[in-house]
Amino acid sequence: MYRNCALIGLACSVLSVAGTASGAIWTETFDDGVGRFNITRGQGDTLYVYDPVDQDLSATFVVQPQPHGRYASLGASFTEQDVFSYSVKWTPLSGTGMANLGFRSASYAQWIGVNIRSNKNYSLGYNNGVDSSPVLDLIYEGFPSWAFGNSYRIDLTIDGPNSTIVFTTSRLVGNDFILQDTITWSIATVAWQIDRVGMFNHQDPGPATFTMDIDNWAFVPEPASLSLLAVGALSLIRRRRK
Ligand SMILES: [Ca+2]
Repeated sequence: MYRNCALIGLACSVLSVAGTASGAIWTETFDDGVGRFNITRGQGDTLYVYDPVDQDLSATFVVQPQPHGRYASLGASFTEQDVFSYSVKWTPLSGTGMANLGFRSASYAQWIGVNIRSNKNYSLGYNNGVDSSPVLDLIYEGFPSWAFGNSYRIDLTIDGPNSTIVFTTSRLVGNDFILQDTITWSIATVAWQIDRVGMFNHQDPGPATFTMDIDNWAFVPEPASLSLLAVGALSLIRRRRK
């Protein structure tokens, strides 16, 4: 078993996760070079700075001349058949632009993202297709306002089989995150596929910058997704044993 694990790496790491009730495929451990967030889009190489003391990431999102994105591979593809979530702590510091946190496909054609900007609180978008012609695009701008310098936790759960997205925000008060709001969207049953998690600056409302600290970013598949992954991993092991 473990000899095979050495051969197939990721598949066995997924299997070990499947042995727990629910666990993260990965939780960020930012390091020099921004760790797993090493897939860039645009000219973003110098816009993300790791702080070795706080072990978090200072991210300055700049729109011009094109969106700056930093992405991390999930190591597997997830679709409308899966249930998964992420959580992240973020502290907006300055700016007038819009940070976008969310999932992407390798081609960036499909995404599920949370837009965060200083003048319109939060919005959430689900886009199946190119940005200019979304099959479905959900926007919600009624969350409690946030303030620069405060820290928040965002939890986003995508439940494909139930066609829902649950978005929760909490604000750090002392040592505890206090629930601010939660909302559930019903999404249409359409086909989509994502394999990366990322952060970038949305183009709307135009050229602008937005700076924030990012920490404790976790990606967590739920058991249904893990079972599918485990079946695939087991079949891979069996093939290798033949
Ligand atoms: Ca950290």
